[in-house]
Amino acid sequence: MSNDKRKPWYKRPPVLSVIVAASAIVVAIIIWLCPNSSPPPDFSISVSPMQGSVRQGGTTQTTVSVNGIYGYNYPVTLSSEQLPGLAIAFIPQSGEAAPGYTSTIKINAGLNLPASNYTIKVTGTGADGKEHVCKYTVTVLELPSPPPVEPYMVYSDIGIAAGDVWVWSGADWGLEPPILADGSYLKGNAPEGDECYAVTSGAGNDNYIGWGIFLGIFREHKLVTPHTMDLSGYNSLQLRVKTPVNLKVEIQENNAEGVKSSPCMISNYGWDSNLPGTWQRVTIPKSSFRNVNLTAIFCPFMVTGNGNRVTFYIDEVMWVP
Ligand SMILES: [Ca+2]
Repeated sequence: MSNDKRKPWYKRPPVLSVIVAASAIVVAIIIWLCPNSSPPPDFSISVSPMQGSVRQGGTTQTTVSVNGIYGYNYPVTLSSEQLPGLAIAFIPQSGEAAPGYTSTIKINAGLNLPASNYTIKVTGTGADGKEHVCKYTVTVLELPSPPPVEPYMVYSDIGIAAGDVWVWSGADWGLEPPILADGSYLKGNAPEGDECYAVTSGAGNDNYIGWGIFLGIFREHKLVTPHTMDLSGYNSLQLRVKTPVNLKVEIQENNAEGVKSSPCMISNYGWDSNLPGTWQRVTIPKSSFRNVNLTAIFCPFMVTGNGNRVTFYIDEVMWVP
């Protein structure tokens, strides 16, 4: 006779296993149905939008939301670490987590704050000491340079822009040199002051003459150090012309090897070919000077005319705001 026969029925191994397994399942179901009858009260904090941008000296804002969960009902106070050059204010600074509140964050960027991305850490602190953090990234953008208010005089009786005048002609290709190239010409009936710039090309139908003003330090007309001018804030180039032929106006970026702008023919900008002996005003919008970086202009004006012993006059060349 085996020992099993002497144990009560519920102590026999097969029956015992079934009882243990069934109990485990019942306990698991109870735990699954009631995971935690009393989770700890807490709160959540979030920012929306999470990023934005502002110009130096400007103000932007975002919104923080605070919400109590599991019955959390303490006041929550908002704060942020101090970043030099960024003034941060919360409106309101605190509120009740139940049912929750939103706060506006106003961010003022200092005028001297370097353009960059800055991360603002916003901390919510409950009256019971609980803390949660969210982050806002603000991109600080450089202020555009202030628009110019005065014209930039390139050529007038007062003088020429700081640099040098270069002249080119068909003589560079063996044709007759210019008959005249005078930047202080007195007999042209100048519309501004007494002087104008007068040129006469040499002989030959293929001949031409042009001149331009180039910025920088020169020694005997040789460029030593190029300078550049930011013309992006100006509106247009204005000049006076008296000419029997159409003229090509260009500008050039960077330095003597810099790219030249697309050529602008004065017939497209106010010059009337039927009035070759009359001073006329030409206005070329800056947008017509394509292919060059207007913030770094080495030559703010150059002009070229083609023809056999052609004379033309230029006066009062300026970039106007
Ligand atoms: Ca003049």
